[in-house]
Amino acid sequence: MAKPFEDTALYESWRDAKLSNFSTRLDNYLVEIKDPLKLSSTEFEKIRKTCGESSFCLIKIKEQSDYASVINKINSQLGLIDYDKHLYVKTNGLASITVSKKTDQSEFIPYTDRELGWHTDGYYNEEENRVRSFTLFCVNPSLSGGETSWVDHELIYIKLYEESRDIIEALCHPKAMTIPANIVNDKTLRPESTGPIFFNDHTSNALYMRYTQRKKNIQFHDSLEISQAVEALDKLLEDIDDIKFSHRFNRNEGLLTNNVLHKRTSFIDNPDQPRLLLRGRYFNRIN
Ligand SMILES: O=C(O)CCC(=O)C(=O)O
Ligand SMILES: [Fe+2]
Repeated sequence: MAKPFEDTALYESWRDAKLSNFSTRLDNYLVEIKDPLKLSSTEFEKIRKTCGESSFCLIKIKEQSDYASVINKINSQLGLIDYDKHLYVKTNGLASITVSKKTDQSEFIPYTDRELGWHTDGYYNEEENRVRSFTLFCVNPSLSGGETSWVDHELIYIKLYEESRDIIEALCHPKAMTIPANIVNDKTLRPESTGPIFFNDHTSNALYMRYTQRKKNIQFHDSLEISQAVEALDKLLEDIDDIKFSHRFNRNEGLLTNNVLHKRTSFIDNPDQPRLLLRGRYFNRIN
């Protein structure tokens, strides 16, 4: 996989544009959608521009009766059609992120009420199934907790690049991070995945990050440079109040992203109306 920005001048102009587009005010990234079944050209352009420049935008819609179908419709208008057919995804491409009582599903943290650390979606996927965007939409919030934080992974790259080129070099190593295969009863549900943490995704010609802060079952390439670089990345992620956003989604709010780095806090459910987010993971970007 190709390294990002072989050309320093190209990197510098990309960096300067990114930094000049950045705003700490979440409102600047918000698009209120009047009719989700037919995005206006202003809404459509603002979503595309904001996601193109900043890797995410926030949406707000009005009360609906069938959320899955409406979200699916918004996403398909943005070209988000080819979705990742992983476990637990339903026919229209959306997964219900809610606490699951099924034992196999509840082994996966998204389907519990537990904290979920920094990650990009599909970090274990093969190239054919690379997740380039994901959408999260809140149908029911939790009673308390369940706050989502996210940060444009491109800004993380910039921070690390400005700190040390050696860190970037190590994180771009072709074998930097391996996720072992998921094998159940001798059946391979997902093959082993080895690759860099940052690379240039040639299909979209955009910087891509595959990462999870969860160290269980993750192997980093056995070199001092890589372990130090991963340490530097984790340390940086503890101290990014200047570039990260945190928000506890209300009903009818959602996030559209070019697979930014994100996490969520643990939560307590209202037993009568458990937290429910609809999540889509797609193979193309929003831009
Ligand atoms: O529950 C959330 O807020 C986020 C879930 C998530 O990141 C995931 O399922 O990949
Ligand atoms: Fe996620």
